[in-house]
Amino acid sequence: GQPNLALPVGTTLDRFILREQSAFPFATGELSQLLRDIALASKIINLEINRAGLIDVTGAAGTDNIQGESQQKLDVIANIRFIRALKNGGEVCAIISEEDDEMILTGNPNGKYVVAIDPLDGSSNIDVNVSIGTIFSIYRRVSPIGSEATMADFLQGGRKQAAAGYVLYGSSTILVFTTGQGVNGFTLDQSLGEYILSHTNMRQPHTGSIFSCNDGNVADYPDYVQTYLTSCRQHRMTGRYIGSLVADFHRNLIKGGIYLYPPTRQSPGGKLRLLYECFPMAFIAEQAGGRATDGRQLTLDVDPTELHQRSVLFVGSPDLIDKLLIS
Ligand code: AHM
Ligand code: MG
Repeated sequence: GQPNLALPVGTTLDRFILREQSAFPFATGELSQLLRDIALASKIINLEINRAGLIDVTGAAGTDNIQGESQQKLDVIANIRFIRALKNGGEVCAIISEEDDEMILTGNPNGKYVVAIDPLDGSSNIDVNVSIGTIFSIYRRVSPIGSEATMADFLQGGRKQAAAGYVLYGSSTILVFTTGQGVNGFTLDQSLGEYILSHTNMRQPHTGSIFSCNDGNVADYPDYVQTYLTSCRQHRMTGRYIGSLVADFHRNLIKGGIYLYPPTRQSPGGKLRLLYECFPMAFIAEQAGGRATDGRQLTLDVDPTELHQRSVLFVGSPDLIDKLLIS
């Protein structure tokens, strides 16, 4: 839906969140506080990222995450920062993170929310000064308040997300999120340390000329994806692939385009994680008038069964997704 309260560019994130909350007279303000906690953690991570080259915190930390990929130190730092902010905030009873095998209980059994997070996505870009991002997804818990959170709290399905968003640490830092009332973007004013509304009611262009995928894997892609990519080239579309989902998604959201992570030989079920990569991006895409699918069904309709489940993802301009699906 359209946001019912148009606030002007230049509004601070705090003011925006307050206004959005006032549209729900029975809201307790906990979701608002949770969004502020995430914004604060992202500012701290933004600082760490900007300092990374100087204080030698980049590079492999020597530990592997659950998927067996080598973690970069900044991933670990970002993970710690986010978990700390969410624990201190008190609204969240449990967290799942790309960097942790098990569900993390925050010690706040009275928290009404759970959060699924990829604290620093696009880790292969850290060492080379290329854009990276944070992705988050928020649910209202289904387990009783006061008890221990359960897996069921995280496995409700993408349509049950209360909010979702990402932070792109790019040439500027931007927080983009939705609570189901449209999508808005807030650029970090580094001198004030404030997120400022810069992109109001973001709309995914219906079509576009950019396609984004890892071209090195094309031989592994299913026939219909290969056929589609051939037609993209025949139509002289533009190939752009950063290798950071957040950055590729954000560009395509603004300019119009399609992002593809098809099944490959190495990752037959897709590489990206359903709960903290695909679901939040799909929620934002749909809220902006875009589309997300795994090739069989809309991503938000995929039934989650595991915390670290992977999924194929095609997301972006609806016209381009439709063309892919009829290829
Ligand atoms: P990560 O969570 O380990 O960083 O992996 C996710 C990233 C996405 O940001 C990006 O779109 C994709 O992996 C790139 O994968 P590849 O290098 O296989 O093209
Ligand atoms: Mg990731």
